[in-house]
Amino acid sequence: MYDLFQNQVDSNKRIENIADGAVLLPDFALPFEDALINNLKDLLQQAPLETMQTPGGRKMSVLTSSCGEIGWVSDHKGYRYSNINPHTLHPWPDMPDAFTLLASSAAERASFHDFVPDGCLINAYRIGAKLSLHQDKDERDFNAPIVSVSLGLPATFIFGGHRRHDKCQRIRLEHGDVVVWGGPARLRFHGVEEIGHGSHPRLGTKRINLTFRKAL
Ligand code: MD3
Ligand code: FE
Repeated sequence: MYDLFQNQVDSNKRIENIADGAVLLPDFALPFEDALINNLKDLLQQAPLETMQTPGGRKMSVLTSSCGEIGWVSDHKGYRYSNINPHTLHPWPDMPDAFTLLASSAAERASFHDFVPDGCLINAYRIGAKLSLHQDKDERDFNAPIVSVSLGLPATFIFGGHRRHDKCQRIRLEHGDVVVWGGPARLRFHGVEEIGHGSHPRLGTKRINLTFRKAL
């Protein structure tokens, strides 16, 4: 059969179902672009990006901050969620309305109803930064999805299986793309390859990823 969508499938653009429970919404965040960027500037002044130490004592190449009721933190004691920013000793900044609205409407679009995130982790990647293969299991309720929003430089996202050594799929994520990860995809291993050289017209030489979570 003549496949009208083959090109789009090949380039990984416009695919909606990456896997059971994982839905790619290409460009979904573009209508929120200005609000996201303006809010980010403000948030990062209140809670600057910092490097976290892994429990093993290594420094992550990704810089992080958070907003909302709880933020993700890491130190020699382990990974966890906290309502206090360990760097400022203040609560995290409130989650901007545009963030909450984007996250709930993306979840809804992917058939996860009534998703209300209680925290948003902000990951910033400079060129060469990467995120090693891991599972997200510090949240209490694995029935809630995670909504991720990519901004700035493109990334190659690595999507594995339920076991560390399962075969991985690679997915290009670009500025404005949103992915909703839930159901059977929620505990799959994943990571991000080293960010390649480039410059984004709005965000310059970095990639920002927002992950909206229900952690409590
Ligand atoms: C698949 N962040 O913060 S977002 C993370 O691009 C994280 O910064 C990556 O992995 C980033 O933990 C990837 C996409 C993502 C987030 C959570 C997932 C994919 C996921 C949870 C389960 C399966
Ligand atoms: Fe993750």
